[in-house]
Amino acid sequence: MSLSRDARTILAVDLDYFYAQCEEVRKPEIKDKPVVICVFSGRTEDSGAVSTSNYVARRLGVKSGIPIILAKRILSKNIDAVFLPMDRDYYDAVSERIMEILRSHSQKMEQMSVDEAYLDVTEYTRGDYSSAEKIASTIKRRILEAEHFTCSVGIGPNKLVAKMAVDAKKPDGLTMILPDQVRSFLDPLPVGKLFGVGPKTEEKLGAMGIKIVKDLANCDEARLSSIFGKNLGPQLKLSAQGIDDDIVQEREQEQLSRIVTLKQDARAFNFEYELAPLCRDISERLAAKKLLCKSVGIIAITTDLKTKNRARTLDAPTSSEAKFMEVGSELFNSFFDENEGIGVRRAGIRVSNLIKAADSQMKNPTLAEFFG
Ligand code: DGT
Ligand code: CA
Repeated sequence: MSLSRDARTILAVDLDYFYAQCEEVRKPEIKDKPVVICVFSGRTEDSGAVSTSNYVARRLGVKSGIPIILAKRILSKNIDAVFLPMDRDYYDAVSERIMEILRSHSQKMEQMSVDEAYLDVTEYTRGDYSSAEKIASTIKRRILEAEHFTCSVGIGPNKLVAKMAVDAKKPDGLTMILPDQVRSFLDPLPVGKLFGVGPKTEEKLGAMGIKIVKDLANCDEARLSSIFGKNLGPQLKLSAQGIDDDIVQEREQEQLSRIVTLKQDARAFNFEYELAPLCRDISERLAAKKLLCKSVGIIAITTDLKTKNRARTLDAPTSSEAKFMEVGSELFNSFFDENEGIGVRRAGIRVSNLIKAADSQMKNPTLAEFFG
């Protein structure tokens, strides 16, 4: 049976208050307190911005992007508030494990960011939305059991509607929009809530008297094109009608990295001891994804918190731990030689220029495969 495009079933999965929930999972005692994840700029003690916060802090007014100083002021009466620095490596590791769980539910997956992905489950549901709901519930349960993590899921006939659905109820939401509910779901929403409409477009639409999605869906296309151009104009109208043909497509991963905080700031360090686990981990992750890399690099975060990178292109693509150790050690040695007097606080390995490994390079064929 072939299915037309509008008979697709797409899931949008969004991990709730991602960085802050990662912290709650490893420190369960902070769960009911306001939790604020900070990007400290390092200039003065509290300079920098809030990356994200848990819902306890959000209800009190602490949102992504506000200055840390302002967040501290808002929470000055909440003596239990917890302010934590961002720990991207830990969040990346959590993200990767959860993305693997998602991947086991559909061959067609597109990871959008560290905490968002689309899954096309059409081949399992064949247009039956009750089975899509079951898949979504199973995904939510498995992520909760395996990682103690909540997420929100939106279900719809395309990526646009699934994305709008997931945003409709967070945290721990599950929102399903059937194909014949798309228009009634979108119509009353303020136009600024429509995926792809930023503040500037919203303002221009407002000036045209277009306030809600229904106004936009019914607006004359030529009028939209005259203001927004012949690409964006018609695109806006299609979005407002809930039409989106964009397919769910796995993006090629471009790089992979691991970083470690050294026991003490170093001018040189024991590569075997400090770098080997990173190289092993990267090698295993490449193998799991059937990838090879063409470049290996190092990341050095210096004592004064500057990030320095070096990279080298390899003669042949590899996923070899030994190769990563060899090139990583050489790059760090030359980094230390060229940067006299500079200490390193955190050290990392990054591989890039990733390519798909031919299966033959990843495993030895069995006799049956060989002769088959
Ligand atoms: P949600 O999905 O509304 O429950 O909350 P989040 O925190 O997951 O928000 P989302 O999905 O927009 O962003 C995912 C992560 O990206 C978030 O946990 C932290 C990071 N992030 C979001 N906005 C900012 C920002 O303005 N600055 C920085 N540094 N990081 C951000
Ligand atoms: Ca999120």
